[in-house]
Amino acid sequence: MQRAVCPGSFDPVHNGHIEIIIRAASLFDEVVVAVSNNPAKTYRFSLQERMDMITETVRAIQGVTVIPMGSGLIADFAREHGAQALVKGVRNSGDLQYEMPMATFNRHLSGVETVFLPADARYQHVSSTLVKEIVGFKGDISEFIPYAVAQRFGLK
Ligand code: COD
Repeated sequence: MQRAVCPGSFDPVHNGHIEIIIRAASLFDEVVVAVSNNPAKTYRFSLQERMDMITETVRAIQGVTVIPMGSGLIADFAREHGAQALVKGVRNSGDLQYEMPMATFNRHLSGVETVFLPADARYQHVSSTLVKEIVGFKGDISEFIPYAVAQRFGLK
């Protein structure tokens, strides 16, 4: 049984994240989506809302569960959940530069490898920050967010 963890803030989840979760589910028997909640960070959506939006969106994907990660190390979470790998989406060289040291530390801390999946071309420019900004200025973001997220923004 090969299990992977897809960690993130998902504030909110968008179609770039979902596409990575779908591809992870095609590579691993089980995928745990780990939703972080760092007390030092300010989120637009509560932990419960962020989890609900992902759960509603991935419900039909076999082998995917959504679990709060809390505020601890992702390396500890991955080990406690018996994962062989962390799966991260990479949009550009900036993402890779940011992720590389974390991947090395996470392998050092827990022995868990990080698998990088290149972002799909449709979503390379998408981030939760830009989604929130565009919604704030009433721009059309419908192509890039799941239905459950559009609902929470009051767009559906
Ligand atoms: N297409 C594909 N992938 C994407 C896209 C997109 N358009 N947008 C984002 N992603 C990827 C990101 O690269 C990331 O891998 C993942 O999706 C989640 O993204 P976010 O923005 O929701 O999440 P982050 O970057 O805020 O989450 C960071 C973590 C919570 C994963 C990280 O901070 C962490 O591991 N924290 C735990 C504390 C810890 O262990 N720290 C020490 C690390 S060595």
